[in-house]
Amino acid sequence: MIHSLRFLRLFSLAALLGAPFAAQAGSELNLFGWSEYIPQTVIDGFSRQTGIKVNFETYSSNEEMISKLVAGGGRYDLVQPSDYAAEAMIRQKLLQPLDAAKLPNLKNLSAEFTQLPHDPTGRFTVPYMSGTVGIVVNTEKVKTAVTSYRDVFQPRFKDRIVVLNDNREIISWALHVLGLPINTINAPALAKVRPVLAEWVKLVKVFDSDSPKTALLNGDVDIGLVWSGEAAILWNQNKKFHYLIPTEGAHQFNDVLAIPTVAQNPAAAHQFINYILRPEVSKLISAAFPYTNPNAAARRLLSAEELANPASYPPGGKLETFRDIGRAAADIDRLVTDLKSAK
Ligand code: N2P
Repeated sequence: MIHSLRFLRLFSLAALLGAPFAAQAGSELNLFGWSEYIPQTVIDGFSRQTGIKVNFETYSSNEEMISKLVAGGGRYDLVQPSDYAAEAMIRQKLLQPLDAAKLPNLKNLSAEFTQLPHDPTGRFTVPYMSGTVGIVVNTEKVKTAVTSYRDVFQPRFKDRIVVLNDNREIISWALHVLGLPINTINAPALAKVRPVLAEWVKLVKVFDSDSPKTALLNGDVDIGLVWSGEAAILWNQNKKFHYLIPTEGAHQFNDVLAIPTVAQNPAAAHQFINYILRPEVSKLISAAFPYTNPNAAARRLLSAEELANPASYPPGGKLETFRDIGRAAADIDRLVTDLKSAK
């Protein structure tokens, strides 16, 4: 009797502290996420709270994630696709419907990010972070105004340029310059894109989707086209790094969390998603990787300085989003790979 009372007291103390409880011990979560996007401290916090061990693997493009997921047969419990990739995965039945009852913190999200075309009712995906891809300029090195993709890809910047190593992104820049839609990928559009990109690829020094900020920080390059969160980190480090949305146009990416159909531990995956949606956790993610935070409750916790970062929260209206382009994704990959190897 005395024994069980003491146990009860211990249990309630543990619950109070949010300490792990035995029921979850031994449980594991295989998380597959973008590189430079989920802070290790957040993953560790989740493990401390739940007792669930997280095996974390990273990727640097949606296409890499999908091919490893398909090849891995049940290796991943939770993935982090971008909007258009999630849309393709839903179509291919690679994702399972979420159990909203297990995600009470969904209430923290801003409606602006929960009713997007890739998953209009939020049945399969939960917003993680959003952002843009734009121009970063080291204004100590580049003294002329740079406002467009055309301004970036000039022969005078040869070998001074870093760009994302992301074929869908790269193609979209040429489409914007040509005034073509970014979601209509067909043979005539790609035929127009090819000569433009062939010239651009020759000028690029570094292709890097993981940490494009590094080449700019090192001074290896002076200008680039990078994820907005990378640009926001540069701005935080040194105000000489300016970020802007190219005048020809850009898109907003909306990255989400989603549970593969073949996941072995969907219960842990739901717990992780719900943990990420806590305002104080989401705030930590913004501090480490300052993308556009879709969590309204978390945004209220951000500092004025964080909210004023022009890369995290760029001025201007709503941008379009990438959509699932089906089989044309393979044509894009072929074209960009081709041009890079001809470089
Ligand atoms: C983080 C990648 C940003 C997201 N390294 C691309 N959609």
